[in-house]
Amino acid sequence: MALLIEIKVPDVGNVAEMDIVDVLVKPGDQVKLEQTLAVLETDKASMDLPSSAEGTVQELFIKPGDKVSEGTLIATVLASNEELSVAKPEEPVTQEPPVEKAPEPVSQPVVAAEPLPEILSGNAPSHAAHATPAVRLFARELGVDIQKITTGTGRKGRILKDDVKNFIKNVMAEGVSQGGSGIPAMPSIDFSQFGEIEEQKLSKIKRLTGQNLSRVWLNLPMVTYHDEADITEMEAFRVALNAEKSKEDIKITGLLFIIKALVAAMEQFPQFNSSLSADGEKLIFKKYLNIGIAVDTPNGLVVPVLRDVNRKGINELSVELAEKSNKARLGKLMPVDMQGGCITISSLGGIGGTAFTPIVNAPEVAILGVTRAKMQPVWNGKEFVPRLMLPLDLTYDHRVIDGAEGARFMAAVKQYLGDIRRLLL
Ligand code: CAO
Repeated sequence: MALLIEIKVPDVGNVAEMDIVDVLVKPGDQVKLEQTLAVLETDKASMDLPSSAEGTVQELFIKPGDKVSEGTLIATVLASNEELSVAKPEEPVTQEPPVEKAPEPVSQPVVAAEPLPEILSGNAPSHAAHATPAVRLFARELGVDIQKITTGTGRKGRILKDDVKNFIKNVMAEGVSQGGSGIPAMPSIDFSQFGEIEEQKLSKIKRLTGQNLSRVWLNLPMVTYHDEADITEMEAFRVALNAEKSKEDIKITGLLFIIKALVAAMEQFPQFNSSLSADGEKLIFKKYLNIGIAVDTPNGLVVPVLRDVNRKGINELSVELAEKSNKARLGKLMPVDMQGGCITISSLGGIGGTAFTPIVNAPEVAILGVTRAKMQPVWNGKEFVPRLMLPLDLTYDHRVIDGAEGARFMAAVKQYLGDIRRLLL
């Protein structure tokens, strides 16, 4: 015999009002157990409203745009007793028609049944998940879309708490084996609903850089250490050098001294000139000293590499840096120009800034960030004196570099910059 089931808005927890954003069925439709009847929206989440019975939709009481709250009648579904008992064996509120008083039912008995909301994540569910309210709540609390759990180990395929836990374990394991974190994808948002927009395709460089940065961000435990180097004397020397040059000559910028100081510190601390093997078992030390320089171009960030920097002087390096950064801006760098770097420098000093946290250009183990040098009052033990201070930010892969090593390395870089005569030693 058939039963008429009322589908009502359940208690979704302290939400006074919800909007009906979509109604997916109409009267006369055959619906399956857990099939989504409508989509509700609160100010925090969207939820599917699944059917708690299999049968035919008799009547619909809502339309898109309606405001509903707990207990609002959504629809009535005509279902058979048999289907009901399969569908909701745990459902406590079931009224059987009085058999002896109604041999020929003239009106259908009404069974009140509350469907459960389902948080949407990603694509529409491909199957109807079968789980108790407690398990659904458990899954929701952990951010699991229960529709994505395809195997329930409970009676008649019902999803149990253990199935939710196993699902999470599998997703995590998959994430790790893929080198990712298994984090859910970002939602796709239609921004045109908030105002006028315009779409622009990312350049290939930006897309690839983005992928690489995300991979590094997710794989490397990174720490950034900030310090300042006193470059007062270095700057005076740089200005004097440039004064000797003709207008056509390439100017010496502070970056060239930073490159030399960095290389000298890498020779002193070889772990900064290493890479971790992909399996994380070995440290590979490099006997060459190549420095990558992050260059800002209209198409995105590229990192040309200056080779064997320890064997080159400031003048030679200034020509090479000018050549490579020009090539970079014209999009003419070859892949070989960007390979083989040992550490990268990201200098924003020409633009400004006081500090930032650059991301390591893995498989390198560190990156040096530079922002704008500023004249500051520095206490020399007797008085405050004006000194040109250069902010430096060293981000390192903490699997390879300890905090103390990072600090010592930076102290060495500072020392070289503070007294560039030491670069000759
Ligand atoms: N403090 C104060 N002034 C600085 C400075 C600093 N730290 N660094 C550079 N300057 C000055 C230079 O002396 C130069 O001054 P003048 O115009 O008076 O000669 C001016 O700023 C411009 O310098 P520059 O940027 O052209 O030259 P550079 O050698 O310092 O840098 C390059 C070269 C290629 C690194 C730079 O042009 C560039 O592209 N920087 C952006 C890098 C970037 O986008 N990094 C972000 C990576 S995100 O992780």
